Amino acid sequence: MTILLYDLVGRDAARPFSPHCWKAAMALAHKGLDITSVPTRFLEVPKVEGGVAKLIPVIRDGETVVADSFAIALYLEEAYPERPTLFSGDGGKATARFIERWSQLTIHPYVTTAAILDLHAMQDEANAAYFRQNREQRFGKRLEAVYATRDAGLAGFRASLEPLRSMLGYQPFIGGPSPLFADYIVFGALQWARIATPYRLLDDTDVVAQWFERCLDLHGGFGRTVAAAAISRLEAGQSHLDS
Ligand SMILES: N[C@@H](CCC(=O)N[C@@H](CS)C(=O)NCC(=O)O)C(=O)O
Repeated sequence: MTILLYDLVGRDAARPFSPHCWKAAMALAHKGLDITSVPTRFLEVPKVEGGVAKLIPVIRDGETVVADSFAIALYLEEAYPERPTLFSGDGGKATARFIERWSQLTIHPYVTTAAILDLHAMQDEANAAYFRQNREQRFGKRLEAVYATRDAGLAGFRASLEPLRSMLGYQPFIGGPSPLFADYIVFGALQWARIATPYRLLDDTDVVAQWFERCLDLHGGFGRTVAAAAISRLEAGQSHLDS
């Protein structure tokens, strides 16, 4: 039986971009489960499964509905214990929570800065207007002002990845010899950037970039089923910057 994944998209339904939805998608792929993606735009999120959650991802597995990427991974581990593990035990669950907080507090803010105008440009008119209003209220400034620090922040962002970079000298994945949900947490953040913006967050020679490429190869190259952003609508001058 297929599992429904409510997946955040913009104008192009074939380009899911949300970091948290990618975490859930990779967890489903890791378990070898069949996924039916339900393309969902920002304005549709409150209506998902009768308004079960304010945010996506949400999955439906038969009669069970689960919201939140971490909760989804925990659910899949519990519901499908005979399939490849996402956590490798309770210690793995607790450690993955640290990785989630680190990724959210260290990687997400810079990806937001780097990609915010591209993310805005990926939306149709109504969703672009929602995104601008919602994010400008959240950040207390114009999207353009968030984006303005992108070049200045790049070196600091790359330096902030040093714990991950250093760890990769010991093992190929955060999970050790093979990936666990902890890998998909960080992968989701960088996949969000890869799909949203052509801006180069990482140098190709960086071992973090090489780990990310390994993650893109996993599960039959699942992460590559969505191409990297080429020239952004932003750079092509087609954005809705003033909406
Ligand atoms: N802690 C949640 C965060 C989910 C989340 O932030 N989802 C965003 C998309 S990346 C969302 O649904 N946003 C809707 C909105 O901003 O209106 C998880 O891990 O699933």
